[in-house]
Amino acid sequence: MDIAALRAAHPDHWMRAAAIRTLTLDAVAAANSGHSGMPMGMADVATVLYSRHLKFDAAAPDWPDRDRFILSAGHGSMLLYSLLHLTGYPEMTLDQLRNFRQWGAITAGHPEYGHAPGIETTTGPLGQGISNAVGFAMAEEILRARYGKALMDHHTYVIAGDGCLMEGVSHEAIGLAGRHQLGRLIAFWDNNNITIDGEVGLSDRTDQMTRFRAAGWHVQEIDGHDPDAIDAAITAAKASPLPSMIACKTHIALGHAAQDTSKGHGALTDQGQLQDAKAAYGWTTGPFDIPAEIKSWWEEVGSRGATARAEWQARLDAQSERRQTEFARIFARDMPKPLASRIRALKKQIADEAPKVATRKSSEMVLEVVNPVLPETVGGSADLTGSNNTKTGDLGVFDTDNRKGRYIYWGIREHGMAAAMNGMALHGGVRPYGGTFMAFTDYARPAMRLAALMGIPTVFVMTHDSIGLGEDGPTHQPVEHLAISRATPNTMVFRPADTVETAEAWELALSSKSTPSVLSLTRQGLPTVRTEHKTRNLTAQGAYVLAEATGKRRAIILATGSEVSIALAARDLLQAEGIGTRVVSMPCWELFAEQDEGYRRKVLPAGPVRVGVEAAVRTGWDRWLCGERGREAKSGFVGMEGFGASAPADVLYEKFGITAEAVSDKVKSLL
Ligand SMILES: Cc1ncc(C[n+]2csc(CCOP(=O)(O)OP(=O)(O)O)c2C)c(N)n1
Repeated sequence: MDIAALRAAHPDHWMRAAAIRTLTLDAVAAANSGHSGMPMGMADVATVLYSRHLKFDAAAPDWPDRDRFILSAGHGSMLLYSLLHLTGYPEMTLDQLRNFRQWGAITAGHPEYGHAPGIETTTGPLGQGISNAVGFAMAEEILRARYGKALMDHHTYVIAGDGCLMEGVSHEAIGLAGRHQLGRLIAFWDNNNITIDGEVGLSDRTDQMTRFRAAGWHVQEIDGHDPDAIDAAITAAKASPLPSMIACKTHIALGHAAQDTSKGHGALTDQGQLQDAKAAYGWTTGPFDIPAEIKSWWEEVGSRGATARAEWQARLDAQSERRQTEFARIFARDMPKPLASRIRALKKQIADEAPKVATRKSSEMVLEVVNPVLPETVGGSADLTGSNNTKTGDLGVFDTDNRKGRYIYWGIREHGMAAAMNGMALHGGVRPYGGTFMAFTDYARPAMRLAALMGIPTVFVMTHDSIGLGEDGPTHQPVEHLAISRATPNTMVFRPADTVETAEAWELALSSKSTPSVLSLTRQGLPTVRTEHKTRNLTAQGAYVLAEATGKRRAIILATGSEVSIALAARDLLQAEGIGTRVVSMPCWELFAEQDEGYRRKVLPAGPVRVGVEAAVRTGWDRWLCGERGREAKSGFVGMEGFGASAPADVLYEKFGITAEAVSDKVKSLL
């Protein structure tokens, strides 16, 4: 690559982009780790995007109508950190760049949502960012349809590398964007032909442009170092009604000795080579030293959006009071007042009527009540709408001719759905929930983990939550998925026992601002166990005494979900023999763990035998059985020890020994 020719062709542009390249080299050298090559290769695209197209105001990073920029190739985080510093985001100081990847710095190894304004999502696991971007773009479409262009009228830009496009989830994301003609979504492919192991051809020969075209995208190919070509391509992409992919032919680690090699992907810290690269750029200042005229040009870029933002604010201020309040509320993730009373009314009705229903159906009953008062909910399912019970009457279906639709047919794309839902939640103004089978949390898991890590309240509706689903057999019967979900920090896992607990779980999931929820719901019908109406949300305490022992308390049976009614039946057997037995329902372990010790002791006092019942593996149960004043010798578990089988549900419960008799026998063996 002839660096001198590039410099000569666009001297001003060159030096502005060189600021990104040199900051990257300096920060990676200071940390002695990181990824230099990607930011050096994509600096030209980023410079043109930020300076000529991106609608943003560095002084107001939360402006709801800003364009979103997502660095899907998150290992190239110095690209984003450099841009945020150069354009004048106050938090992104030079010191933060100097402390790249160090303890306490907001410049983590990969962009982390919440560390600094201007980072729209956590990327690093390749493929997530481009899939989040689909959700960002969908949220924008939905909100534009509802509030009009006056309030919502922006683009979502994403930079994806070869790695993002090789990851399977990108296929799901690309398909969704193409199907829904998300014309405001513009993806740049950093087409540098290099990954860690070597050239892309080692492991792939996909024609990416044909692939995107086949999925319904508008596709262009450009020299990713030519600012005019980049500008023209973005302009054309914006004009297209289709999502756009711009294949940017670039050179990884441009201008460095490691250019165009896999060595260029990683940390370029050799001081001699670093100085040679800077000399080739025509960069004469020292480490982290940006010449004043270059910095002020970038700062001007960062403040250019202030006028557009002020105009937007004036348009918002001119809206009706009601609309302004609602707009502010949905972006603040606040719940509207009527939610609590609607939930209470449903709970009362259910306690009176005591229906026998599957909790997936209970969930639908709750959503029928919730969705009309929460215009921000957007539901969906990965091709299991009738099984997940996620669609309610009033939602309408999101489509090219109905952007107001609040239900999304995600297709058989659990991972893409979860990642796009995260994108929606991050965009703001939308509360996404989506369903699949609990066993397929595995397929959605990388995005579920990121929801937890980012602290966003995505709701995962996971039905068919045990062997209780019956004949579909062990492939579909989760046994370890509750434990996996519970092992994930900052995740609320709800396994409600009946419709009342399901309503309470939904209320908590929707009230959360920074914790995702997994709703683990049954296929099979369950009796109502909460027949005495309580206005208070008992699930909020995570676990509570559902049935007290009669006489001296000698045993406590702890159960969740479908096994709570088994626990109650076991209690009947034990009480009939004069063994005082308490039943504790535990719909959300995480919330119970958060209660103070006094409450936990009240629910789980020392002394009585403890038996846990759950149609899943034991992992995690020991805290409640042996810990919390329990004793190993006086505790037992009735559940699954391996995978399930194909048979009717009641046969499976019998054969796997999850019955009232088995629980009662277990208690007696421990007395
Ligand atoms: C899901 C996932 N798998 C593996 C990695 C580790 N990883 C980081 S970058 C990278 C190679 C990516 O290649 P490319 O997208 O072409 O980036 P470039 O070499 O152009 O910087 C890999 C395997 C990751 N970050 N995420």
